[in-house]
Amino acid sequence: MGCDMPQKPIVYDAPTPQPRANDAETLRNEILEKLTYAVGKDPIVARRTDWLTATILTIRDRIIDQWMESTRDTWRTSQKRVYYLSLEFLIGRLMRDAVSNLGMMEQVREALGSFNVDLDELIEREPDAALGNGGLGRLAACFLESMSSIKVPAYGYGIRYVHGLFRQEMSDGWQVELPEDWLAHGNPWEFERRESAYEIGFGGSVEPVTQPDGSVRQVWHPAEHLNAVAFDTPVVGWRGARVNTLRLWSAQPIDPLLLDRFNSGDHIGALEESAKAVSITRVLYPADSTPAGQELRLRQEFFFSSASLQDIVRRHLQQYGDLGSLPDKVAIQLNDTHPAISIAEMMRILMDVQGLAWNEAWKLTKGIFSYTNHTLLPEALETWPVALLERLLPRQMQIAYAINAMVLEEAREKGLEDSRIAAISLIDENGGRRLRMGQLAFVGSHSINGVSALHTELMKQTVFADLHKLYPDRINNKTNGVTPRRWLMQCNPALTRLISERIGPDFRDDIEQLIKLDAHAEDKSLQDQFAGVKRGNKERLAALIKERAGISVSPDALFDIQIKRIHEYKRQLLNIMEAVAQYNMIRAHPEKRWVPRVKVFAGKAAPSYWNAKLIIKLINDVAKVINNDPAVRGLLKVVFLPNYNVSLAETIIPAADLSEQISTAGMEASGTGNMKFALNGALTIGTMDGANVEMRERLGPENIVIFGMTADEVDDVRAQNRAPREMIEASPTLREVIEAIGSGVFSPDDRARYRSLMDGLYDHDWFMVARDFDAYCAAQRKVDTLWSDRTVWNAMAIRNTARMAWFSSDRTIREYADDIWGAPHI
Ligand code: T68
Repeated sequence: MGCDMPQKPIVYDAPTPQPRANDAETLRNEILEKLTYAVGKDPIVARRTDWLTATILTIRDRIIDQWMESTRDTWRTSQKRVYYLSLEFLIGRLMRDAVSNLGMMEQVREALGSFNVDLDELIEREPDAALGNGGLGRLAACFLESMSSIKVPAYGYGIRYVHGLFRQEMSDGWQVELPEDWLAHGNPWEFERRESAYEIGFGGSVEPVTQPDGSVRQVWHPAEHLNAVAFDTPVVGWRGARVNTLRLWSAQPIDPLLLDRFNSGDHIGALEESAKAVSITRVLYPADSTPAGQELRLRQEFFFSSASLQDIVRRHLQQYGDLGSLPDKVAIQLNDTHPAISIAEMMRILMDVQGLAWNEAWKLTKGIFSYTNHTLLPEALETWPVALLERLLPRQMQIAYAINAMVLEEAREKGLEDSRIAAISLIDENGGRRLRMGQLAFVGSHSINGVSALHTELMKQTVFADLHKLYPDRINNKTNGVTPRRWLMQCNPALTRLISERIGPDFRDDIEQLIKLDAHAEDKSLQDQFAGVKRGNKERLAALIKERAGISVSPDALFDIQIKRIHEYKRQLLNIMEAVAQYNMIRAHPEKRWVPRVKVFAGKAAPSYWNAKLIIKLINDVAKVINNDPAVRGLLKVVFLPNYNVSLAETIIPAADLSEQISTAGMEASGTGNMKFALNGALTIGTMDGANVEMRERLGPENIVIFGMTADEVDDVRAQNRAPREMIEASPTLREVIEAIGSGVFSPDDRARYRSLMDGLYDHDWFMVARDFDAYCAAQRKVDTLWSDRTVWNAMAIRNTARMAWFSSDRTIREYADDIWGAPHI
């Protein structure tokens, strides 16, 4: 059906409303007006959520002028647009981000204050938009903010899940999942665009149809149809530089009610089609490292890919009228393989709908697409059964076959031997035929990037070794980054003020200037102030820990923090085992001067990931024993904070002394939490993995604590396939820890609970927990020593903040824009 195009040609100098003033008085009046006329509430009875809505609507008005201006500018100047396709956008709260980027914080505070409403309380009331699982989704959100801040004309495309990532509660130390409901009070940020709706099909058959000119086109007749309806959220950049659009698709039935069936008395059946359609965008899949594998997930992937591509082609044709210029005006970035079916769908649109020939369509497709890989874990690489694809997406599967044939032919021509050819095939023939989405994304893109230097090298050596040989220019690295607006200025205002006092405020516009702080690292007065800021943040976190976990902790202790998804390769197990070792030591040697520590954990486990859930339970079991043992005298506390999300991270990170980045080397593609902590002046204890490697280079090896096996060593050990028993026997500390946990010291109610978890360490120790244990303990004792001389520690902490500017997502996006997209930016 397509969308409702504007009736008249675009008028670039169209009328605009008067710009709004930003003083507190004006804001006050407008908030009151919104509360009254948009929310329909009398201030006397208005609740906090009503004030929140009224405030957001007031702020949104200020964003809209700039939004329209940004859009017009892109039309006027014919600039290239970037489309970031991602099944996840882990945005968190938007209000503080928007108010802060617009520089209106104090005025809004004053305006609300005049009604006796506290801005901070409203900020806390905004629900997190948790439309993502972890790093991949949060990266997409940081990228959106950076693209607006450095003026890249860009759209984010994704799904408007009704339920984001589940809420995590604890029941007797076990994770329990509850549905998340971020839209319960409506979403004042978004605009529903009923006119931007596209038809999406599934199933059916493909029929060759002879055209009037004698040519033959394939026509797909889907058996099922539904609509994709756009919801737009404006994304405002730093100082309102530019406002881009996050366009999220919602699935809606074409016929909301099958009247025939209703009239014949089948009241439930009348709603069947409607229920089936809306189920596609109802809930986010909660697995962060294994493909969901279900048909509904494939439907989600195709649904949002097809809607986005139809929208992109429609916009391009509307502006330029021809398809040949697509690669000059359009860049589409695939965030992992989740939107990889786009390659086949774009080919279908170009050939079957627009009538291009194969070669032309293929050239355009490769010119437009690029793909980011976020993991090398073999179990995480997406594949779909060919049989399922043939049933659900018959035309796209035909195209995938044709692409495959073409690529294999090319490989043969280039002299690749037969054994290697199987490795690059899009079809995996082992155990049921499956389409490998990574290979599809690779061959259909002109750029394939990893997310840290190490990860990119490993991509070349492992998953994409053969395709890399065939296309040696395609793989490139784009080390991840984080937005310093949210992850320094907004979450740590006290530190931002301190930096500003010392080096001036310009670093807020040019983050590279943070390096000026480096020269002051040895300055005693700055060190004291820096520690004072940290102390304030720790007091706030201590209060939160008391409130949410019921545990009292001292802000004088070293706050040692690991927050991220719970996964065996991230090795929360290694961390909690070290806590047990420390516990044993404190009891064995009460006379020694122990460094008081608080170990904080937070993170969600995929609901079907048993070992991850067991590790959460173990952390809680260990916490119960250690926190209540009088022999420990409060020298060690263990805390698991439930329901980790973006907002919680914003409170925890500024309060960290020590950041745990301890994944098995070679397994964490990059990490981005590591960057947020260091930027806020925490020291890192970490392995030579992901972006830790580059952090070490930029911070200097003396300002980070690195331990453990390298990726090559992990590889060698795995190849040898030797059980670690001997090594465990040789380490009395480790043996004692395994013995205690395995025998039920921390689980007296079920002594066998952790037996198999501990046995796994003896049997294979795939994640090198046992093998890295002694090195990790030694590194922790080094941390104790550093902490004992606070002058040394504080200088290191300051240097961490000073040297982290390179890890800004502005830098990352500039690299994408220059090397991959050919898109404008400042
Ligand atoms: C993460 N990946 C990487 N995946 O683990 C992390 N996967 O090292 C990296 O810093 C980050 O991406 C950004 O590049 C993920 O977060 C997922 O969340 C995911 C979700 C669904 C399916 C597979």
